[in-house]
Amino acid sequence: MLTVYSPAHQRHNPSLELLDGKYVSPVESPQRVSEILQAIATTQLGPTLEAQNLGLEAILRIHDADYVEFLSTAWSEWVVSHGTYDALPLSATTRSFRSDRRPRCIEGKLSYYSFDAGTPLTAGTWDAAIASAHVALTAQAHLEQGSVFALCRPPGHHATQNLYGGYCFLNNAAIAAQALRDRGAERVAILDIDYHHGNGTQSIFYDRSDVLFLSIHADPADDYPFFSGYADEGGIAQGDGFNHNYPLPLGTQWHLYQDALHTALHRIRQFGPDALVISLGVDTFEGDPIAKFCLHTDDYRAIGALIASLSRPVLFVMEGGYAMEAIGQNVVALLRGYQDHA
Ligand code: OKP
Ligand code: ZN
Repeated sequence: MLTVYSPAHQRHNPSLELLDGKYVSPVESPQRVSEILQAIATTQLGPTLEAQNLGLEAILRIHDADYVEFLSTAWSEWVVSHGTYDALPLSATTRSFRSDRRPRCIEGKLSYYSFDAGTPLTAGTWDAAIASAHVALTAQAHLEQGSVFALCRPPGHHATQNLYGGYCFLNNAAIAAQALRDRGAERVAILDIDYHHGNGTQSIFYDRSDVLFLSIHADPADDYPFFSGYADEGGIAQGDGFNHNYPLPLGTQWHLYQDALHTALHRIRQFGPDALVISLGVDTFEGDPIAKFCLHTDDYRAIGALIASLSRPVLFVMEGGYAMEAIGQNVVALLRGYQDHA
């Protein structure tokens, strides 16, 4: 299988990450990509290709222009008043607060355009985020020659049309799905198998029937992103019936996980998409440092094989996965499982 990546991901390299009250060395690190690339090379999964710069047009199909403008200028504004330590928002508009007025100052703008304090913005964040979106778009452009792996970093599935958070800035999977639609696919399904609910992707397509969104993740009552991902979120207006969440309990193992996966795959079959986007997180792994499911490396092989049973072109888009010793083998296991059964 072809892998698309960009070395520009390394430019997003925060010095610290705020994780449950502690300043820790970032969990979402450049090493994630180097581990995966190394596993792809040693297992000879297939060729790798550097992403092309495909411009802003496809990104603006998903994200608001003022949000993109903010992301591309935030660092230079921040540096003026703070210098070169990482930018981190501390407030957010919630409940009775106003969200209709955009603050003038950079501290306020960071808060206005984000939904958590766990996502540092650094000197190279914009370059990395835009390159990550171009990884997804370059991969999309190769989908006619067969299924492709977009090795995106930073990840994207928490980013909404105008909010960053959860390590995500631009929603790579949503951008690629929209590009598929714009290039002639009538129906696209996005299956999100990251441990965390893909709140950004859900919200982007919530009122649409042309892009089916399904997500298997930790129950939001127990884990991040807390305010999205319940089973009763079914879509609105035209999109009613085209959003499916499968929240699972902490400690979920393969036997329970596979039930949800079978149900989701059945839905996708009924929908009959022209192409499938997989938001691929391997933070469902038993050894993941920030997540609480218990999948094993062999289970990823099985997931790949089950996805292959849909017999559709698949664009795999990298999302989370933080167990450095196993991220490479888990991603390759899934992609091999897919390839061996496609
Ligand atoms: C991004 B992706 C741990 C809190 C972690 C942020 C998680 C972002 C995950 N108690 N908060 O979906 O892998
Ligand atoms: Zn995740």
